[in-house]
Amino acid sequence: MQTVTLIYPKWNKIPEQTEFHLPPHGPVCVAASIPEKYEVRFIDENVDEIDFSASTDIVLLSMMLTCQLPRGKEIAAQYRELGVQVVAGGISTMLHSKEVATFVDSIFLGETEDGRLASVFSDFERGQLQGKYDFFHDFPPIDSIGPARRSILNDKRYVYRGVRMVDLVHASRGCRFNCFPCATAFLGGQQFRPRPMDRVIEEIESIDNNRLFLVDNSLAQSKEWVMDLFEALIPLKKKWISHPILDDEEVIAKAAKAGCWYVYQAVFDTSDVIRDRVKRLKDHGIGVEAAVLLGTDNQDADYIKRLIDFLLEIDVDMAEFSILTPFPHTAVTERYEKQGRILHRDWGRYTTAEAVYTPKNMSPKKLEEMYSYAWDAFYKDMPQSLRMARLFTDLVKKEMADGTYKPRELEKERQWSLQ
Ligand code: B12
Ligand code: SF4
Repeated sequence: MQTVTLIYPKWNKIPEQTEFHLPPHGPVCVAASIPEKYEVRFIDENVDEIDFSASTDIVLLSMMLTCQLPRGKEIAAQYRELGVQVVAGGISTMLHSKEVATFVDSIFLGETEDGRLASVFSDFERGQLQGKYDFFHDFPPIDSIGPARRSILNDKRYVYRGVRMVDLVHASRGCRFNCFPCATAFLGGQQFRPRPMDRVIEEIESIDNNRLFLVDNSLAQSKEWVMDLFEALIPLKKKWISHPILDDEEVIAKAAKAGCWYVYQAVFDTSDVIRDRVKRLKDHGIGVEAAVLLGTDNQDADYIKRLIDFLLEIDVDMAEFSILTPFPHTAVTERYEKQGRILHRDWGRYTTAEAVYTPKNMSPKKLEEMYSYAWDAFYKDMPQSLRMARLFTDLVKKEMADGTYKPRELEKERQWSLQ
């Protein structure tokens, strides 16, 4: 049997953030498209080391973030020196296609389903691997997207302080919006592509984990669709995290009934719109993790201070601060490029923990100071670990209330975390 080594390269984590690792989602979806006759060895380099001496017939590199590129390049060089061909794909391969093409044998642009990846393997088997497989915006039919192949994951690695991490799943692809710092419009052509509901529910039901992360770009794209999704989720009694949900009383109430545990909510200003949105979520027992972008053109140091006070005042459960980063193929990058504000393209430093451009109302150094200030000030009275523990306590209470809490499972997880 031939072996495929699928690798998710390591990147520099945000130092301020409590270190935890989520099971990568792109690779498990790719693995589902690899022909069954291959043995698949998966390495998430954030939690495991690559054994370059283990024999392999081909390497697939899956890169989601820009800051994974430098390590991806090193890995590719090492395998190619050993005479192994390397195919790269994933979001950052699409965002940096020209550059990635210079260091791998083949780049794959697009999604792998409906025979797209299988065609790469048949070329490989004939010794005729192409330099480029261009399926960009040639999306596979949405009903060809089956369940992800989570069996490739080493579950023991995705445990945080004795608690098993969430499993990731998506009910739709694409996003119809086009927010200025986001590359999703470029990647998905502003098309919202919901998967057939029965297949989504079937997949979610089959996941042996009561805690999930619905990684859909946004659950605010269609009221009718999210209402249907949440209705279908109710009987499964899963508990889940998600990106923002449509800010509508009926939708939020249904989300809570469907097991919504907490949401990432972008907080971009100190307006009543945000205050009311957070209150609505919390009133329904849904936790809020504020995703806060620092360094936009309307912000100066005082504004950032006010923003932190505001977050504490509206009592969000957690906050994740990021420095605005001009990733390729975003509206903000186009503007900053024209204005000559981009400082460098050292991709390993595009982690969102560094200012890689010149902000409008501060120096890059001042913005970095304010970024540290934001983390320190928000978590001063209650540290991240405690806030996280509080969110987990809420989760366990919800699970106990509907009988889905599994103390035995927890014991097993604790043992894993000690290994
Ligand atoms: C889910 C998600 C996350 C999850 C990650 C979960 C995980 N571990 O996988 C979370 C919420 C943790 C996350 C975090 C971040 N994210 Co994010 N995230 C996404 C999101 C919404 C979807 C990605 C996804 O899973 N899609 C579904 C899968 C199935 O699709 P896929 O990965 O594209 O895979 C398909 C193809 O690409 C292809 N493929 C993939 N790999 C390979 C490999 C080969 C060889 C082949 C042939 C094909 C192939 O096949 C797959 C199946 O068809 C994207 C936006 C988007 N629309 O893509 C942003 C996105 C990737 N995130 C982004 C960012 C910026 C971040 C953060 C830095 C934000 C922050 N400051 O906190 C953090 C970084 C993490 C950290 N803190 O260290 C940016 C990346 C920008 C960049 N150039 O780096 C994106 C593009 C959104 C944006 N703002 O533009 N993110
Ligand atoms: S930030 Fe979210 S809502 Fe906006 S375009 Fe990106 S994925 Fe869509």
